[in-house]
Amino acid sequence: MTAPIAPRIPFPDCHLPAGFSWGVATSAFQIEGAHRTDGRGDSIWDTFCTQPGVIADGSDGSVACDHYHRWQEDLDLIALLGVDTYRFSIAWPRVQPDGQGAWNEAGLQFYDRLIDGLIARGIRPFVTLNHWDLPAALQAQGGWANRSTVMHFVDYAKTMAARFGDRVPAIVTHNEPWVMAVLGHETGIFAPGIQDRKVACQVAHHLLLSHGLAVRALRAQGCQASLGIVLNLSPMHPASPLAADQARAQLEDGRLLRWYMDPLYRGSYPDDVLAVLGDDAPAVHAGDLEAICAPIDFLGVNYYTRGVAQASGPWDVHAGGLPLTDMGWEIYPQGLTELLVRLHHDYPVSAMLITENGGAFPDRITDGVVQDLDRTRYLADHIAAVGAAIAQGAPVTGYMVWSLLDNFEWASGYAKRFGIVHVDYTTQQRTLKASAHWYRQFLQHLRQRSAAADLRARG
Ligand code: GCO
Repeated sequence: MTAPIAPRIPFPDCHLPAGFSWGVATSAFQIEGAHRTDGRGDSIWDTFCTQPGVIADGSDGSVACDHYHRWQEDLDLIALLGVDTYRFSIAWPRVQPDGQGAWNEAGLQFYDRLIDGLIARGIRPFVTLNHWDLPAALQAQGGWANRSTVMHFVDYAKTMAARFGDRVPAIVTHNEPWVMAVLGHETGIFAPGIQDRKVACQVAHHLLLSHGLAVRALRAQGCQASLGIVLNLSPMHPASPLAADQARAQLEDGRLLRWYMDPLYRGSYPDDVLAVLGDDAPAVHAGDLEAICAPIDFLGVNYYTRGVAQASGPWDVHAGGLPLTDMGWEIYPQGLTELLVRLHHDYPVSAMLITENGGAFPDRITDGVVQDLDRTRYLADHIAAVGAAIAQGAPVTGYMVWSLLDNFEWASGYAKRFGIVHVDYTTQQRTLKASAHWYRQFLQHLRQRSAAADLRARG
């Protein structure tokens, strides 16, 4: 660990509900590496990375942060930060190499060690079952476009809950179904690299269906963990007041937010989106929508930026003037307040957590120090935006930074760094960035503030 760096970014002054949880997040494929170790099967991301040109720096996840071997050091880092929650994902092909049939005991034992190691350090494990790494063997049978994958996922979820459910307080079924459906099957820039809108719509439906059926099955087997799903959401603004831009913003809001929130919380797909999809709309069997809206305990919200839509073309145009992250995404913290307040007003969401928020910036490590003030400011402003949403009544119960470590940023490879901990990919050395020191000191400050308030209350 390097010498602490004085926090030059002021701590946000927000009033948070009792029990508000603070965390950091990662996902299996982005950090674990060890892709052929101890019986792990290939995932669709292993296969995708072998295609020329699809990953910006030609890299893959075979080593990543080597977390599979360095998990103890990484858990010590998490403990050092003083967070209470760690969100990670289970790699389905590590625990069930073919996505059906035999279980891989060595893979299961890795997650036993991880979960027990977190509990021993006083950190709550927050588990995602599907963070995009579908077993490649299931893709060979059509993947998420094939309805039989739904039942394979439900079996996987049941087995994970039976094995780990006594030790994990929260389980997420899927991370960002929009990304898997649209980026994986419509634009094809993510695994499995398919470009077909009709397939993408069917995939989205199967992801939602498998979520609902898994929730139902886990409750039926007495799982005590709280259950939820994680969506990537953004407010969608028109690029101009022109009617055509407004119409596009409305449609993209439908495809990004209402396509998921409406079935999850109202049991129906939005009519305006169905009308636009026409023949590309998914096949929905009787009972599917009832299953999808199975009651959940929390909604996970991943927020990075807003969307800006114009009549045609992409909806990530820049309206001008706002600073951008290294991903080229606008820094727009007030969008998080807008989004959380809107979700609270439009849907009966009992609890929301920010399951990911953070930024990629072009970090430089100099003499063992990364002065990432841009990232620190990003985090401070977004935490303040969460506080503002809570002040307007939004039931937000936690916040997690994306990400603990620099890691494999999907199609961007290792070129984009989101970590509050720097990773040297040659030596695998971890170095806390200024943002990590800031986060740690902010959490200490909150603890001191609440201890002082407790003392005062006791007179
Ligand atoms: C996400 C992803 C992360 C990304 C992050 C930055 O859920 O979108 O969970 O895996 O790395 O969003 O793009």
